[in-house]
Amino acid sequence: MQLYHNAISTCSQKVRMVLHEKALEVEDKLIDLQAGDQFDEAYIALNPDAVVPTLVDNGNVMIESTLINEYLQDAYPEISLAPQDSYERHQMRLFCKQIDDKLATACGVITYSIGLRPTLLARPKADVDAMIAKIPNARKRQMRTDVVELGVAAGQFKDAMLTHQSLFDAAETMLTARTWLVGETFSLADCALIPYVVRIDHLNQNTEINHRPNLKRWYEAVAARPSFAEAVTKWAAPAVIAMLGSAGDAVKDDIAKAMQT
Ligand SMILES: N[C@@H](CCC(=O)N[C@@H](CS)C(=O)NCC(=O)O)C(=O)O
Repeated sequence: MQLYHNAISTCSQKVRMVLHEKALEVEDKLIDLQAGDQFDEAYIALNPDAVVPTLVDNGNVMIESTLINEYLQDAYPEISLAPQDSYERHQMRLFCKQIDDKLATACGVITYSIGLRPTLLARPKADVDAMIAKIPNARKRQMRTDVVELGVAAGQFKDAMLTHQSLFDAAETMLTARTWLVGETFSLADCALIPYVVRIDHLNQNTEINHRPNLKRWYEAVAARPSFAEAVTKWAAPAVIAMLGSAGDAVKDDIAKAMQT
């Protein structure tokens, strides 16, 4: 198997969690999103959306992180990451869908407006504009332009933070009387949410986690799993995490202001 992925991308972390939980080995094909590797012709041929991850297994090319994880569960069921019960499976898939439909885009807004903006502003504007112009989806292109220009003052920022809060609230409720999000065992739902909690942590917005005791306990439990060390920690270069954290600290007052408007 070959995995085209990026060190700190949330969707890549999600698939790496499942691969490591299932003790599956892959050949790493690293895509540097800030250098624009995702727009190379050869990569677009695999993933026309110009995003990571992409999995190739037995010559079959697969995109969309949630569907890749479903494939891994189907193709390699020996270590299962899905509940036995059909209703619980529905709940797991529903939560993964909500993460895809809502949180994934919101996380892009937050990550770029807080964490990656300072680095992008330090680069020649023409280079950054040229890279944004290659994004195939027009709405995403506009969003990227806005958050690079305006940061947390961009119109999309408050909604993106509210989306995180509402999904984190849902998780807090789901974790009321249980260790993992769905059913009795660690599942694809836990693998799907963890990268977004990690991102909020890396951006030093930890109050969003600490205010929710069940989520905090769950985060500590996931972080203690060997798969987390392999799928998340190993790829989180200290310099990059320090950069994200200091960018988060620098805009704390601006974030408070944006949330009050
Ligand atoms: N729905 C896709 C979304 C993938 C996605 O947006 N990936 C981000 C990283 S988490 C990406 O590659 N972004 C490219 C860019 O920012 O230009 C999936 O779940 O695989």
